[in-house]
Amino acid sequence: MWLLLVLCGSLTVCSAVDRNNFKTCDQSGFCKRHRDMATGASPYVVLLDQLTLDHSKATVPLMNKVTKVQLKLEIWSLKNNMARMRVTEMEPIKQRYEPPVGDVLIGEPAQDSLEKLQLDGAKAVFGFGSNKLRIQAEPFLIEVSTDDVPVMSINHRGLFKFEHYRLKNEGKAEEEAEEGNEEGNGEEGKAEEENKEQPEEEEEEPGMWEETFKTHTDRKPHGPSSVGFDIAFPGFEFVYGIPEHADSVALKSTANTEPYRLFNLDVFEYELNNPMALYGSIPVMLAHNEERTVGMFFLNAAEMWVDIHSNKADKSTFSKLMEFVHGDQDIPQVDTHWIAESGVIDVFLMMGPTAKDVFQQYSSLTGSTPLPPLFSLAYHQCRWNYNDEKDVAQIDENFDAHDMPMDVIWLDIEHTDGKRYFTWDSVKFPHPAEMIANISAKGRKMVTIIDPHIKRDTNYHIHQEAQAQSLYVRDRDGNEYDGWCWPGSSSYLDFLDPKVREFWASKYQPDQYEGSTHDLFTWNDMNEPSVFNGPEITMHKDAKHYGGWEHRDIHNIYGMYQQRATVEGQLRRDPQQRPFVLTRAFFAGTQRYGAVWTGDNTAEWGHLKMSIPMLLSLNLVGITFSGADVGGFFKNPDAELMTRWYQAGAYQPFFRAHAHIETKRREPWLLPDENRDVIRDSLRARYRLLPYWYTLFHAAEAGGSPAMRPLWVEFPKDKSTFGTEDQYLVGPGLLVHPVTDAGATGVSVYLPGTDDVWYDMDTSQRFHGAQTVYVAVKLNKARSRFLIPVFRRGGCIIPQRDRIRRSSSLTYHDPFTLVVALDKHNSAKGDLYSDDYNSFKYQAGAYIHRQFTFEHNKLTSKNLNPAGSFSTPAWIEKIIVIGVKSSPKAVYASVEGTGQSSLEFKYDDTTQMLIIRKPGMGVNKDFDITLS
Ligand code: NBV
Repeated sequence: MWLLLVLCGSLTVCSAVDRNNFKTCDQSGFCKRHRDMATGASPYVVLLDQLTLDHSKATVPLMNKVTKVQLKLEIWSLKNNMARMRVTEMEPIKQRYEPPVGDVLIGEPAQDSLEKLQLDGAKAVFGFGSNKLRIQAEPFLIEVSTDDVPVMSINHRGLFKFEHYRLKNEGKAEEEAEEGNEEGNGEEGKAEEENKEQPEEEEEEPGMWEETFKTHTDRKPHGPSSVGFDIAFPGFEFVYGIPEHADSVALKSTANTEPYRLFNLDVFEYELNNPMALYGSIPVMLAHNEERTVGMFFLNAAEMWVDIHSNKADKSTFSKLMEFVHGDQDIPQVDTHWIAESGVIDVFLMMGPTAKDVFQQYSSLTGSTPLPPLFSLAYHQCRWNYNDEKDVAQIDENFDAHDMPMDVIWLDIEHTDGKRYFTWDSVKFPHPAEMIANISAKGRKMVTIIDPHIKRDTNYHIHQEAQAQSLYVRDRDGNEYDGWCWPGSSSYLDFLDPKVREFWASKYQPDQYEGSTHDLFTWNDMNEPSVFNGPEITMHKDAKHYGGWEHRDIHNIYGMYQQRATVEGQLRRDPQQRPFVLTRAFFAGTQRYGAVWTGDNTAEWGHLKMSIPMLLSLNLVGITFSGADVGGFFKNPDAELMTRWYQAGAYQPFFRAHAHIETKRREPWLLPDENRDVIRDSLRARYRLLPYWYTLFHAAEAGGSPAMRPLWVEFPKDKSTFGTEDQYLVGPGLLVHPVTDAGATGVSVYLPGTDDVWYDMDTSQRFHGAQTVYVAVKLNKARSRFLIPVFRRGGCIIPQRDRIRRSSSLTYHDPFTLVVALDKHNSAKGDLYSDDYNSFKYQAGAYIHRQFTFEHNKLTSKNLNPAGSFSTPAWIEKIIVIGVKSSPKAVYASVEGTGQSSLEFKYDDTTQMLIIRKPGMGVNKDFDITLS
C-alpha cells in the first residue's frame, strides 16, 4: 500500500483520494458506538445533593445509572465572559490524557465568580456575567442562556457517553465476585442484595479491546476510553469552524453523510466538499445569528468526529426529536455531537456576544498569532524542488529581471543529502551559506524543509544521537517506532518530550546545522505524522510517547509540538529575531508558532474556489496566518488559472506559490506576457498593502481578530452573508471577490451594509451597500488588464507603500500613503502599526501606532503609543481622500512641532478623489490636515 502511495507521490497519473485508506465512522469502533446511540439514551444523573461550590467553581458527581460509575462534573465561570465544563472519571484506574497547561492553554484560565441562584435536588442555577447556567439532574442537561435567551444546551439530545477505563473482562470478574459473596451470605444478606440495584456492565462490543483496519491491528491494551456529548445551539442556523476540511465555511448537516472528522492525516489528492479529515484539527466551533456569536472549544487531542444536525436542513430528522425541543418549531437550532477516542470532556463555552469577542475569548485561552517578521507576509516562491544553487540564483535574478517583488525562496526535500534533514546534497548545494548570503544581499530570505521522520541510517548524526539519547516514539512493544517515509525506514522524534524538543531546538544552531545562516527559516511538513505504511498513512495508535501516553491520546497535537520545537530552535539561534516556521499539521494553539498552509491541493478551479472557505474556517478559529499553494500543488494549471490564483493569493494572509516535483515549471515569467503582467500587478498589490497587512497582524496579536474575515464578522446582522464564501474581507476595510471560474468575464459582488458605501479599488467608483453589483473581470480595454474585484469600505483609512522594491526589507524606511475612503457621513478611521519589522523590541514599546480619524473635513493623526521608543525616517508622501463631493479651496496641515502650512492638492471631479501630494510629515508626528 505504501508503495502505491510513494508511486502516487511521484507520478501525476494517480488521481483522487483513495478512500479505502481512510476509516469511515462505521469502521471506527468508538465513533460507531456513539453515533449509534438512540436519542435520549444517555443514562446519566447529576447527584446535585453532593454539589460543592466555591467562588468560581461547582463540582458535582455525575453518575451512570446503569453501571453506577461516577464521573466528576466541574463547572467554572471564567473571566472574559466564558464558562468551562470538565468531566472526567471520579476514580479512574488509569489517568486520562489532558494536554499540559501551557501547551494548548497558555495558562490556567482566569476564573470569575459563579453565583448560586438556585439549588435543589432537581436543578441548580448559576449566574456568571449576564449569563445563566442551569443544571438539570435527571435527565442530565445543562442549559446556558444570555440575558435569559438560551444559547447552548448540553446533552440536549441525550447523547452524553463516557467510556470509563476498565479492566478487560471487568464485568465478568465482578459477576463472579458477586456470586462468591452471595455463597457466604446468610438469607438476610441475600434479601438485601436483591433489593439493591445491581450495577450492570456496559455491553462489550466488537472493537472495544482490539480493532483491525486493513492490515493493521490496534491492540487497544486499555480498552474503550471514548467520550462524547451533544451540544445544541438554540436560535442558530449557522455554525462554523472545526477545520481542517475541504468544505464550505458554513458547516453542513451530516445527517446523510459521514460526520466531520478531526484527525491529522496526510490525504493524497484530497477531495472537495467532503467532511474527511485533513492535515490539522481545531476543535473549535462558532455559532452565529443576527443577535450574537458564541463559540465552544473542546480541548481534546484525540481523534474526533463531529455530527451536525440543523432543524432547518434536517426537518424530518428533527421532527422525530421534537420531544427534546423546547419551544417553537420555527426557532432554528443546530445540534452538534462530539465524539473523541480518549481524553476527557473539557469544553470552554465562549459567550461572545460578538464574533470579535469570541476571537478575543479564544485567544485568551490558547494565545494569538505573534506579529510575524514582515518578510513572511510578503510573497514566497516555492517549488518541489529548486534543483541546485544555480537554479536558486536564476529564480532570484528572474524576479528582478521581471520587476517582480519577492521575499523568500524555498527548498523542498530534494535539497538534502538523501532526505536527511539538516543536511545538504553536496553536489547540488555545495555552498549553501554562500547561496543564502547571495539571496539575502537583496533583502531576501530562504526556507528549507525539515520533516519529523528521521532516516534510520547509523551514519546519520541525528539518528545516532536520537538513538543514543532514546528520543524516538516507541512502538507498542517498546521498540523504536519504525515507519516508512521519504527517506525509507524512519523513526519519529517524540516531540511531546521536552528533552526531545530541546534536542531539536539545538539543531538549528549554525554550528549544528551546517550551511545555515540567520536568514534561513523552516518548513515542517509531514508532521501529522505521515507514515506511508501506517494505518491511514499515519502512526499506530498504540505507539507510545513520553509520559506513557498512547499515540491515540495525543495524535492531533503531535505536529504542533514539532513546530514549537522548531520555533524554539530559531529563537535560540537568534534570540533577537522573530522566527518563521510553516507547518502542515496543526492543533488549537498552533497560531502561536507560525503559519499553516492547506497542503496538497490541485491545480483545478474547484481548489482555487475552495481555498476561500478553507482559509476562512482557519481564520475563524485562531489560525489567521494561513494560505493555500498558489497555482495548485498537483497538476499543471493553465495560464488563466495560474493568474487568477495569484490574484486571490495576493489577498490571503500567507502568500506562497508551490508546485509538485512532476509539474511543469511555472514561474510567472514563463507565462504569456499578458498573464505575467497581471501576476506582476498582483505581487505589487500585495507589496503596496504590506503596511495594512502588518497592521492587521498587529491587531491579530493584540486581540485575536483574524486578518481574513467572513463578511458576517463585520456585518453580523446581514443574514444573506452568513453562508458567503466566494468573497471575504481583509481586515475591516477591503472586500475581495476572487475570480474562481474559468473564462469568467464578470462576477456578481455583494456589497453589504445598508449604511455603507464602497469604492472600487481600481476606479474609485462609489457604490451603496446592500446591493449586488456586476463587475467585469476580463481583459478590459479601458483598464487594459485582468481584474479581480476589490472594494474599499467607506469609513476606512488604509495605509500603504507605493514604492515597490525587490523585497519588503528594502522598504523599511520608505514613505507611506494614506487612503481615506469616506463613508456616508464623510468620515473615516483607521490605523497604522509599524516597527523594525523583525525584532522583539516592539514588545518593549519600540513601535509606532497611529490612529487616523477623518471627521468634519479634518484628518487627524493621533499617537496610540505615546511612550513609544521607535523612531523612523519614514514620512507621509501622499494622502488620497476618496468620496470628496467637491474640491476644497485650500488644504492646510498643522504638524506637531511646526506651524501651519498650506498643502498642494489635486481634485478630480469625476472620481471625486482628492490627492494631497507630499504632505511630508514624519509618520510618527501628530498632525491634522484640514480641507477648507
Ligand atoms: O516535500 C514534498 C511535498 C511538499 O512539496 C508538499 O508541499 C507537502 O505537502 N510533501 C508534501 C511530500 C509529499 C507530496 C506528495
